[in-house]
Amino acid sequence: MTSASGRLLDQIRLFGVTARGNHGVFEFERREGQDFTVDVVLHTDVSAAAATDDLSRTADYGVLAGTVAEIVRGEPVDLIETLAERIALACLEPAGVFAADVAVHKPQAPITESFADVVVAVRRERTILLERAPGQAVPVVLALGTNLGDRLMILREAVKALRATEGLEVRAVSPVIQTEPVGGPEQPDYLNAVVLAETTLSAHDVLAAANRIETAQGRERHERWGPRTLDIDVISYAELRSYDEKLTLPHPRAHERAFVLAPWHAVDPEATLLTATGPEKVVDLLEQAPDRLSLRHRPELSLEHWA
Ligand code: PH2
Ligand code: MG
Ligand code: MG
Repeated sequence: MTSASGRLLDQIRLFGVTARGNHGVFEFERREGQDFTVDVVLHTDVSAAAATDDLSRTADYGVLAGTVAEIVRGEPVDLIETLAERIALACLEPAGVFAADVAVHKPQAPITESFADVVVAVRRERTILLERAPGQAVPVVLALGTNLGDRLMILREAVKALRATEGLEVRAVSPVIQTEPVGGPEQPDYLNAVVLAETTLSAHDVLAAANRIETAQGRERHERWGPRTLDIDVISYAELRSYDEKLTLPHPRAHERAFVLAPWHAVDPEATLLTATGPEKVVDLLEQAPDRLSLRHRPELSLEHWA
C-alpha cells in the first residue's frame, strides 16, 4: 500500500496490549471475563514527524495503547471479530493513518481441545470511514455555488432538494453572497451559500445526494473550475479527515476561500474548520482569505423564506 505521494508506507507497531474483557458467546465468559491481547499495526507516513521531531505529527503509541485497552475493557460483544473491527476503526481516527491491522488474541477461549492461541486479524482502510453510516446524526457542512442560469432559483431548488433528502436534516441556511469567480476561465459572478445539516448518511452517500441534486439542476462537467449551474461541495463531515480520491475531507481548499467561509460565518459565527494544523475559527480564516474583498452581500436574495 502506498500513500498519496506514492511513497511506501511506514508502520507503527504495538504488540501485546493485554486487558481483561467480558466478550464471548457464553454466559460464564460474560460473567467472569478473561484476558485479551491485541496487536496493532498502523500504516502511516512518519516522515513529517521524523523531520520535525514533533509528536503532534504522528499517532501517539501511548494514546493508542490506552484506546485499545479501553475498548477491550468496554462494552462486551459476542465475537472477537466485532472487537477487532471496533479497535481497527478507532485506530483509523488519527488523521495520518491510512490503514490499521488489528489482531485480537483470546488464549483462554473456551475450546475443549488443547490449543496455543486463537486470533482474529483484520485490516481496515481509511475509506471504510467514508462508507459507514454513523451510529447517530453527525454535522455536515455543504457549500453551494452557481454562476449560470437563474442562479437564485437554482439555489432555492437545491435547498429544497436537500431538505427532501432522506437521512439529511437541514438545520440552517446562510444568506446568499455574490462572489467573483476564483480560478478557472473568465466567467460570470457566482452566488454562494452554505447549508448546515445533520445526517445519518455516510459521507459517500451525502456526496452522492449532492451530485444527484447538481445533475438535476443541469450540471455538466467540462473544465475544472469552469462555470456551472450548481456545485454542492461537502466541506466537512463530523470530525472526519479523509484523503480519498472521490472525497477529501475537510474540503482541501475551503480554508482559503471567502466564498465558502463568508456565508458559513454568517450562518454560524462560532464555526470552526479542521485544517492541516488543527481546528481554526472560520472567522479567523476569513480574515486571511485572498478573495475576501470581492464579496457582495445580497440580503434581498433569501433562501430561507420564499413561496
Ligand atoms: N467554485 C469553484 C471555483 N471558483 N469562485 C467563486 N466565487 N464561487 C465558487 O463557488 C467557485 C469559484 C469551484 O467549485
Ligand atoms: Mg466547488
Ligand atoms: Mg464540486
